[in-house]
Amino acid sequence: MSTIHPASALLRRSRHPAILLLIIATCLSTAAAVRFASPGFAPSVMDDQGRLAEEWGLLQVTLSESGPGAEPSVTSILLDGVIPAAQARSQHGPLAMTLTAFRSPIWPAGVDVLTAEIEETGEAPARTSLALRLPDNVRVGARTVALGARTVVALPAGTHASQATREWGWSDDAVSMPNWARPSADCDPAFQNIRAGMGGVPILYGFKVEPKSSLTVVLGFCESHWAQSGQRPMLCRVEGAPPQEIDPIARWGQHRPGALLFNARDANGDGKLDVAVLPQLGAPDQNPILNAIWLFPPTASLNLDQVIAGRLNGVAIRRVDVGGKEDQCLFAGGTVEYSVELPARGKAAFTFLVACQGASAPHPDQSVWTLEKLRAAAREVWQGWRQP
Ligand SMILES: [Ca+2]
Ligand SMILES: [Ca+2]
Repeated sequence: MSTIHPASALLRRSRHPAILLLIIATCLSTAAAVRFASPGFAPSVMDDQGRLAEEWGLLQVTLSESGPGAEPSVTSILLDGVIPAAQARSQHGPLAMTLTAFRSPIWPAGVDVLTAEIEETGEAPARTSLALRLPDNVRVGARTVALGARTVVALPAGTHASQATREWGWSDDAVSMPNWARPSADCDPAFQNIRAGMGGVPILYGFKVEPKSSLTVVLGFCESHWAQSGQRPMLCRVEGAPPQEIDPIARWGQHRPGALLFNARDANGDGKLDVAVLPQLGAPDQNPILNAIWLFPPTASLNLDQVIAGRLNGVAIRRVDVGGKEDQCLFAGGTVEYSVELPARGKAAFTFLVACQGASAPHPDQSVWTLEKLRAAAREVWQGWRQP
């Protein structure tokens, strides 16, 4: 029982007919958008397009054969006669797709369970592709989809998912902080915006390069919080170059823009150059910062004062205003695809566990939940809530 949220027991004791009617009315609304929840928890919404509108973003399931007439019809239903759920039905040629979403009350704040069922209705074998469309800034792993440090979707077991990458971008759990730094010297405006690895997470960037190629990397720093040295010492790792330690206050002083040069190389030959800034072990301030990155053709010498001033931007292969408006995630949007083959009258089903408000999705490797158990937990809570 420890995995069922404690509010359900509380609600059982404080049940009131008016509140019960209100909740049932809310959950069974006949509006185009359908809300669903567990008793006492903030609801999630399936909109009139059949998309889950979570507080972290929109999640949509589509079929590659989506054509005219694929507009879903969205209704509220009761699963097992008691669990409020949202259902979207659509027809894609001979394929019928049914999306069903309900909240399962697992500890601590529940999870939204979205099942996509596809059925062949045309008496002939069919092949299609199921696409899960997510916000652009998500990171798709083998079993999960993450947004920063939060797992927002647990993917179905036994499936293969993939995601494209951009030419360059961050791939970390750090945060962008525009106008954090106040450089006191004439410098490239890229120094004003930073990314910070709150809680000690590393700042990570990747750049597509010719496999095994060499280039010169310059990292720009400007510390505008600390005035004394020793507070935020950091370790910079640029692929193919010796790591460098930096304490920006000790080296340059508060608000003073500074730069480090690295003779970098795609050492592992994977066609990607990795850049990382981490806190030094035992640093009083564990949050690393980074203000700017430049990539130049390989060169023996580079006037760093000129780089800092922005006067060599024209000859740079790339200039990144870290934390600025043009900064971007390395991963290119969140479409995850699954190929589906069905015999005549055959069915296939995919279950996604989706983070609801205030919660993460459980990691598939660290949880014992199955669709049946999640539905049984929801059934138990709603039966207890509705029947004295
Ligand atoms: Ca590499
Ligand atoms: Ca910047």
